[in-house]
Amino acid sequence: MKNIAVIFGGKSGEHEVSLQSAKFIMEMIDKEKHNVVPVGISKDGQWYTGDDVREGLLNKELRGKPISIKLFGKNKGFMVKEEDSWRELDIDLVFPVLHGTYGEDGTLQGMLDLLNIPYVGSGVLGSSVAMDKGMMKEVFKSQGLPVGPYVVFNKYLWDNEQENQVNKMEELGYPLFVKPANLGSSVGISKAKNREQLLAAVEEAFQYDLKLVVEKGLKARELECSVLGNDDLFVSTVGEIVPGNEFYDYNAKYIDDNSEIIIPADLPEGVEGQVQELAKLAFKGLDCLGLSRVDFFFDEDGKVWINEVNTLPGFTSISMYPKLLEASGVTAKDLVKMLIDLALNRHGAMNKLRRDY
Ligand code: G1L
Repeated sequence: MKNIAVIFGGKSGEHEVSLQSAKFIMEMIDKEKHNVVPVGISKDGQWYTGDDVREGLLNKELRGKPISIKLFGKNKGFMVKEEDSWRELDIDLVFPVLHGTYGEDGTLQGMLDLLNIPYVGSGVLGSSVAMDKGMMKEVFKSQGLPVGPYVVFNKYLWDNEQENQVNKMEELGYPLFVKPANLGSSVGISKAKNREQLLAAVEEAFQYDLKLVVEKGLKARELECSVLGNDDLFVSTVGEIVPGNEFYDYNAKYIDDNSEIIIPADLPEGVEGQVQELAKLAFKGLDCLGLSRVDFFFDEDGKVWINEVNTLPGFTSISMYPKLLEASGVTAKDLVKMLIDLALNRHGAMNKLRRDY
């Protein structure tokens, strides 16, 4: 019997998506074999545990018992407050179900490493590189993977040599997509069709991050592929997203479901295999572990481009990641079981390494 903490909620704009994904994951964990410990983080960053924590967060109320982390000393780990005193909360494995900053970007993963607690998904390195769209593209490029044309710059460069940056962007050719480098969701992203829109888009995106990525808008179909594994990778069939809005924005992605999912995507001979091979290379190239959803563009000339890797993709019953695997013969229950095994195996192998020299 393992105590499995599912950590959800958090400060991000995607608090609600996290609550939905956590619900699905908790339902899929085998209760005969494991004890589920829900850990909810409120929008103001407080941690709570208890059976009604999720419901509390849904209703914007704080329920349950406060949690604290003891990072050093003999009984380092999770602590829970009961009747005014703190006791250890025994956690054997964590499912991080948090979006973006402090959940998906390697920071929570680093804390769990310090605590020596196994967790599902990528470690510090894979999570942080995949969270930074600029760094992710640089890595793909250096590995010879097909990434579309882009420009990366920070606020300092913008403030000091704006003209130079505008020229570089315009060399890519309109339409351009302007994105904060670091936000997982599509918040702060806009499309620019001319210089006036470009300047506004850059100002908008700098509200959310000090580093931006500007991409040439490709006329292309959007394909996605699920990857599962640590070393031996299982890749799913390929799915397509047909966006409801002009571009796949925050609302289209998660809220109004105008966008349509097609599984398997109807593709010319050979393209699915190409996407699957690239999905594996991208996963390995970023040092991902456990799971990732890899997103692609398929352009009018029949070329496949890697768009990005999501180390913690949407995970509800209608989400692309579990649906693609299900279409490939892996049920959600099996998937959750496999993710637990992958996390424990990886943790075991890491703990056997020599740290003396
Ligand atoms: F179950 C996993 F694999 F651990 C897992 C955890 C979290 C899969 C997917 C997610 N997804 C999320 O946390 C998110 C949809 C809230 C966005 Cl990052």
